[in-house]
Amino acid sequence: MSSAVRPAAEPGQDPLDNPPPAVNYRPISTHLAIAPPVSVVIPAMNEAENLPYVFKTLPDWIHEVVLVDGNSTDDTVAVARELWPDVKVVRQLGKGKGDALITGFEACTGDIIVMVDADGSADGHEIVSYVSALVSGADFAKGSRFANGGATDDMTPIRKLGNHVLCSVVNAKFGARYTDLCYGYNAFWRHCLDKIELDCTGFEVETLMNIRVVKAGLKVQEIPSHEYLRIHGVSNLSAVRDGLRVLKVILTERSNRRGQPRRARGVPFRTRQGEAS
Ligand SMILES: Nc1nc2c(ncn2[C@@H]2O[C@H](COP(=O)(O)OP(=O)(O)OP(=O)(O)O)[C@@H](O)[C@H]2O)c(=O)[nH]1
Ligand SMILES: [Mg+2]
Repeated sequence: MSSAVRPAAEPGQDPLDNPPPAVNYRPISTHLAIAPPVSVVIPAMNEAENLPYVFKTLPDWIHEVVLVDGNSTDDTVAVARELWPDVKVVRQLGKGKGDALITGFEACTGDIIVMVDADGSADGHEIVSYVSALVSGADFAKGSRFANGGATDDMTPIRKLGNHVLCSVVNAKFGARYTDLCYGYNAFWRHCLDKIELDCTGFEVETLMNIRVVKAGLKVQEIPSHEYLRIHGVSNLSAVRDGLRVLKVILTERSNRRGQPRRARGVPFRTRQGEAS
């Protein structure tokens, strides 16, 4: 039997001489503490009445809130500052939800970015599920109202049908296994932005992200999410106009060969339940 004697550490090489820097873990649930800072981006256009409901559900452990104001004519900015004194307010220069999100992402300093709508339809208590998936290995945590445990109170039958058809087209064309396509509640590691290079302005932004993460070979995990009714005001989305914009994105991305479809590369897609295809 041979035995190896571990050589004595040279001065300066002993780990006890140079301990790694202390990492600041914050508890985010009874079972999990995390180190990466989490930024929440909220696109908001005339949502002053809804913001109290949104901010009320945001966990206190998040690193920063970035509110992207779409030139609101109500008190959106003042209300946000009152509710969350450290809020970072960014005014978008262009128009549309996509433009707002891209502007917001650039302003974030966290390692993890969460997108949350300002209409009261998203429950901030769910952020912990998204962040848990990311720290457990996912690159992109994609909210789904149609995964087991998800729900929507806010979609009209025509929007449900359109979303289902468009989602099926994306699955067929890009080898994804999505249960939802046009949903604004998602979270991801900041590094994803370098791989998906967003370039759109409107409500098609979520579809573009969902397609490009698959094309980039990123690890996507669906998170069941409950979409509640918008509390005040009306949606800015038009089912036909924005549905056509989404379709255009799907067709353009299909002919754009910058990335290969996921199935062609044999990369599994995982759902929250861990199912792989
Ligand atoms: N800054 C900014 N925010 C916007 C713009 N358009 C929509 N939003 C915000 O984006 C969020 C979603 O918009 P909604 O009008 O509720 O549309 P929706 O029917 O929920 O559509 P989805 O985003 O697909 O869920 C809300 O917080 C809006 O205030 C815009 O042009 N600029
Ligand atoms: Mg909404």
